[in-house]
Amino acid sequence: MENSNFFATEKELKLDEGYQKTYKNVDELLPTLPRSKGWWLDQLLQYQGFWLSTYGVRGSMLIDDHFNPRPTDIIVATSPKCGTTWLRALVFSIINRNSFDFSDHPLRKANPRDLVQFLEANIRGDGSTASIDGLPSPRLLSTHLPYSLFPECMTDDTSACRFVYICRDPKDVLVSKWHFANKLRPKGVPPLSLEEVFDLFCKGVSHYGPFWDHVLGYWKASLESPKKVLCLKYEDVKKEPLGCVRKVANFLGVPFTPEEENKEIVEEIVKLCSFENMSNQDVNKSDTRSQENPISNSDFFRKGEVGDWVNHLSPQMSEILDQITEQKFQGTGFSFH
Ligand code: PAP
Repeated sequence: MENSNFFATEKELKLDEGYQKTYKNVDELLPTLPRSKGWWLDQLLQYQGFWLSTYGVRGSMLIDDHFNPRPTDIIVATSPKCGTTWLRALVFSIINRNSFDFSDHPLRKANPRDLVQFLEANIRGDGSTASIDGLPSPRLLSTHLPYSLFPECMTDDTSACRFVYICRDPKDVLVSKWHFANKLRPKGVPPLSLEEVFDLFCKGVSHYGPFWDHVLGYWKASLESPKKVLCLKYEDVKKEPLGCVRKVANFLGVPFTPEEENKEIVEEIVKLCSFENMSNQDVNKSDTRSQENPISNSDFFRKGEVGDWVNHLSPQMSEILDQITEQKFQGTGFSFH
């Protein structure tokens, strides 16, 4: 997740008429949206069925009005805390596997957030989509936005841009998100209790939530357009990383050749992107948090395990969450088991 403090306000921006119109629409819309207490100091706004921060709404509207998708675009999509960092690293190393030596790979020197731009945060800098427009093809971009918020020119079956999505058992998502939210709270502000965030999460009030609707949007799209949307589960990638990496490469139209298989390139990618390896890179170890930048790379590496929820949630909490999950996914063909 990103923080809205990073982005320039409209007042600081010098934008053309088209952008000014979008920003005016954003300004008019924001006060009319239902609000809820957020997970840290922000409030969440309900926009088209999902709970977003102000900049999430703004980002979505900017994409609608100004983003020019290309047929070669690859979008790494996630609900927060489902494995964004991992998936960014995996897809980056799959599509760039011929460009870098694994011993001197960019992922050894940079966090995946610095290698894969966050789409709805493209208002960074001059407030336009210019930084993304300037990227060479194929562009690899990342998003937390729900599938239904993308314009038709991106989700339409005839447009060729592709989405790789990863989701995760909501019990682990909740625990991961709770830890992350507490890390971001300024000194002196009391930590969020697990009970408090459990309540919000169950009501669907979490960044880009309801969590279940986010998953279902991408899941249904993957059934309707399997060439456009690939859905992965964190648990499956943990269990079968090699198979999942091959699946992603096939989906993206860059399958591993027999020669690459012989050279064990798939194994190299899995090793490079493993939690153990990534969390031990110097760039991901240091705590660089400051007032201007409250998130540091190390915040994205906690345990990286399946089932850590058991150490935090009460049996009653886990039962309630499982019930909600079962109800929400009933009849959809999707499950986390
Ligand atoms: P984001 O949505 O805010 O960008 P995201 O990267 O999706 O965060 O989630 C962080 C989670 O992924 C953490 O899970 P945990 O709290 O349960 O430990 C983090 O540890 C985990 N993670 C980060 N990198 C990897 C990796 N390479 N392999 C497996 N899990 C990872």
